[in-house]
Amino acid sequence: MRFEEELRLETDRVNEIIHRYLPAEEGFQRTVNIAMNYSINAGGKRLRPIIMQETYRLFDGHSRIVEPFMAAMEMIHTSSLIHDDLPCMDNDELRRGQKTVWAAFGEDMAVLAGDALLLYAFETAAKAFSLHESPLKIGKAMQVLAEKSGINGMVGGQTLDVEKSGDGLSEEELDYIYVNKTAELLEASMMIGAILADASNEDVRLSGEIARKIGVAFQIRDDILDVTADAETLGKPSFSDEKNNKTTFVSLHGIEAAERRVQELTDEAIHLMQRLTGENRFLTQLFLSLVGREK
Ligand code: GRG
Repeated sequence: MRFEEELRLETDRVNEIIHRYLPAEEGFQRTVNIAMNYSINAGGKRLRPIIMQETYRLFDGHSRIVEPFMAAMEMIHTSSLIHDDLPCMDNDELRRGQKTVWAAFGEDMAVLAGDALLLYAFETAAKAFSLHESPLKIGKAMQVLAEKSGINGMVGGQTLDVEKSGDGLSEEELDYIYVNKTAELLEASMMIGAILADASNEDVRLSGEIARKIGVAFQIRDDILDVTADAETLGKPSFSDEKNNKTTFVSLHGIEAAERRVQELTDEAIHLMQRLTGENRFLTQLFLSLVGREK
């Protein structure tokens, strides 16, 4: 089967898993449930849960324990997109090809939907405890999920990004933002897949290192697309970085250097994959496909 076809099938399967864990749209508070589902059901590439599942398979995992974590990861990612689009952040009105949550439901409901998805993610991940596997590894996976989303991960990266908006950034600050704001969730995805499959500590560490490189490359590619692709293809506005006075790898070094860096980081990650105790051809192809992604 061609890679593109395999990816399409895998995305469909991941969507099925995510949908199984979404909240019912009922109760006095149902507006927030509807807003949560609106943002998740709009789609998206599902990259993080796919990477988690493929890493789990790479280490020979073969139970359903990874599924609540895949859904949880997509919920955390989506919650961050909802908050990132708010008027007090990027002030964007288009995401995943539809109106952003604040534009469709109001700012108050978007804050609540982001909060709710973030917490529902942990409620969802905790469902793994009912699957009769080691509670220790489930606890470890939840710890990684929390740490990499919070002040020492995504929220930390976003903090510096927001605070420094309009100012120049040093290379060190830019790297901190890319690693934390973007790469940490990819890192968590691979590490959780490895932990749940009982990989060795060294394999878990190496998985994190690989995903960090892929994550930074992913963010640089995102910067390139922001200035080269149109809003219809992206499903979100282009030139958003310029509008928000953001310093990016592209604004500092130009598009050609950015493309070279994406390729270098990907090559390094693919090279490191050979040191893992296990192989996954699809995952390698997925990483390679991200170098030239167009949305
Ligand atoms: C609510 C936990 C929480 C955090 C809020 C707003 C914020 C803190 C963080 C923003 C982080 C952010 C949006 C980083 C950018 C990462 C990025 C490149 C996102 C785009 O990911 P894709 O391309 O999107 O995978 P799809 O739509 O395909 O899922």
